[in-house]
Amino acid sequence: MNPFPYTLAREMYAAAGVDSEAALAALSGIPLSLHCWQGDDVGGFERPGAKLDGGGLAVTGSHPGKARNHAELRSDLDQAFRLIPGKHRVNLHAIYGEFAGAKVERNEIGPEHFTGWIEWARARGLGLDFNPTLFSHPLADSGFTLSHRDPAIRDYWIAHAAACRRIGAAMGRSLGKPALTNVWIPDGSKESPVDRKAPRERLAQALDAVFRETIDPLHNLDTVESKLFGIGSESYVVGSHEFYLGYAITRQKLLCLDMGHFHPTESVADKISSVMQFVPGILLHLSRGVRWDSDHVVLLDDPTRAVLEEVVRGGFLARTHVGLDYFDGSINRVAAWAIGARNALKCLLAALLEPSAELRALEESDDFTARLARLEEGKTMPLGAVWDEHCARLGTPPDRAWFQEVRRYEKDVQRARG
Ligand code: RNT
Ligand code: ZN
Repeated sequence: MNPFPYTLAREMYAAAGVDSEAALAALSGIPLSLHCWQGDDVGGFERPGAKLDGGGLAVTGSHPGKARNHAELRSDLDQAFRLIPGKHRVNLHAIYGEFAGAKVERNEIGPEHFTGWIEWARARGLGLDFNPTLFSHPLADSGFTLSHRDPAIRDYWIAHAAACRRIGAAMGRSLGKPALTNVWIPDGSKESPVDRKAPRERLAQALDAVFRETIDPLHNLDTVESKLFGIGSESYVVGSHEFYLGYAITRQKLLCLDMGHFHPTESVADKISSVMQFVPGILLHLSRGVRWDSDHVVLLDDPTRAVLEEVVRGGFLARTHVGLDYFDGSINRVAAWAIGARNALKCLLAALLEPSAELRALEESDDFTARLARLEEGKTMPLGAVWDEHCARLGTPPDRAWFQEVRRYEKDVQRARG
């Protein structure tokens, strides 16, 4: 690649007091957790042809070539990682275990169902993260799981989530970096309940039971994820933001902030410096809400930029885990991963390329005029040239070149799936 654009960009950033080499070095050290479920529309492999069912989630679109089994999903992830610069992680759901055609109840899954994934990840130097699956199951059909009024149903899901923490720990122990095991439940109702309190009391108790077993944080870290509403849970969600904020603070769990799980006028970016005062860390589910849906491909847009700016500006990188969470079946699924991941990394790079010392000095001297002027000028600095250099150094195709790899893979591999 022609090094000239980067040489010029480096000089422009240097003139603005920014060390682009330091930014590139920092970016190389930040892993993204790529959500496996974009590859098959959240179907999972509990049985052949399994499909997302309920939980307030929906995937639309019928682009050809979705992964139908472990081999295809891993092949697609390998292809996506060829298009994403850096060393990253894969985020698995319980329904992606290898059950060898047997019916394994979710409360009986164990690390033995994930050894294939662990070996696959180890061979590639990838980390793994994990999630219990509390949807697409007859015992979740009522819309309630960990907060269900029937103790037998609660106990089933408690056993499932507790088993998932042990699986997360096995992943973390084998791969030498902790897995994050993230609990999200769909519980809620279409209409306003009379009793909003009892399900929340039951959820708090059920979570305490899930987390009762002590697990070394070097192997597994627990995170909890809130939501404002889902399809069929428009009026009440048991695990709301206030619920999990309180839970995470009192139990010192990590808090997952999914960008699609808040009111559209709320700023997720603004929450970070608040919650970081009180929780040990956060997991970001980078996503994009569009009207009723919360799961569109991540863009290089203002909300994503603002969230990652806050992480960088606040010095929170070491306590922040960056994951992606969206599902789009209307476009090539490998491209959906690559577009979202490349955008997330570009937003991080933009934040790392900020003239932070100068901006802070202006703010501290109350020079808000110059602060605004400098922030606006930053938007047209040559971010793309630095990004292309990052891709080139890490052996990944730069912008404009990566897409032909998607075309080739779709033609040679995905279209052949029938
Ligand atoms: C759902 C949550 C959750 C899921 C995954 C599949 O609203 O965002 O993170 O997307 O568990
Ligand atoms: Zn999420």
